[in-house]
Amino acid sequence: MFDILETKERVLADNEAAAALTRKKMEQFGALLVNLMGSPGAGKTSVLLQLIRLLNADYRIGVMEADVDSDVDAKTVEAAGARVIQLHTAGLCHMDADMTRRGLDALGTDGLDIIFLENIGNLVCPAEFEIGADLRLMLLSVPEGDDKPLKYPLMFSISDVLLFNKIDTLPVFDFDIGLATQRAKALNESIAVFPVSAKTGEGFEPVAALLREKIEQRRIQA
Ligand SMILES: Nc1nc2c(ncn2[C@@H]2O[C@H](COP(=O)(O)OP(=O)(O)OP(=O)(O)O)[C@@H](O)[C@H]2O)c(=O)[nH]1
Ligand SMILES: [Mg+2]
Repeated sequence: MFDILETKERVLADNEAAAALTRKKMEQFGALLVNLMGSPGAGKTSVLLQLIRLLNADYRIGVMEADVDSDVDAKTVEAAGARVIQLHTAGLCHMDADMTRRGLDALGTDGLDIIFLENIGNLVCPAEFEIGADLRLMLLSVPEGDDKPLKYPLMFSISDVLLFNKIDTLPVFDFDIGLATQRAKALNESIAVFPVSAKTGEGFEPVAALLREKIEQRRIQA
């Protein structure tokens, strides 16, 4: 007979331990960590630019740009006024808690109020790996279709906030916001849903207000 080692369970347990360290560190520093997830091209970088525009005057913002191998998004976000670090995953389809912890060390959390991790673009792997974030913010863009909660349920189950992005394109797609909301809420009753357009800026005020509230709460705790 031979032993069977459940390696995935071990990997996830190690990951959870690293995530717990990051949570503690964020509490100590009084900064908020947001895990931004979504498909390739859903608009993660564009959404970041809108949020930086609304929060930059009052808060110091850090961004960790995770990419398989490029620095296009990091350049764009740095130009918008955030402190940025580029993280290369060399082919990996997600960021894990240890990679995030090292990214935070390299970025330098001192003086920052809110730090976004733009995760690798897909709706599968990033959902499996907790990074120690205070808020999991996912995007579903209109051209992707309103059936995605049915196809990628874990991502919708673990997210705190769901942005339906690219609502300016609603006239040319058959995306049903009511149905998509219903499908997401069936998986996760407490998920907060906001329709937005990162192209026009529509819908971002309430999202920024939610982040302001969370940043202020974290400051009081620290
Ligand atoms: N019409 C429209 N286009 C958008 C919107 N948001 C983003 N885009 C466009 O969609 C494309 C992808 O946007 P990005 O912000 O680069 O998307 P991303 O999720 O960061 O992409 P990756 O980092 O490559 O995974 C760009 O051409 C954007 O201009 C939107 O609300 N409406
Ligand atoms: Mg991007």
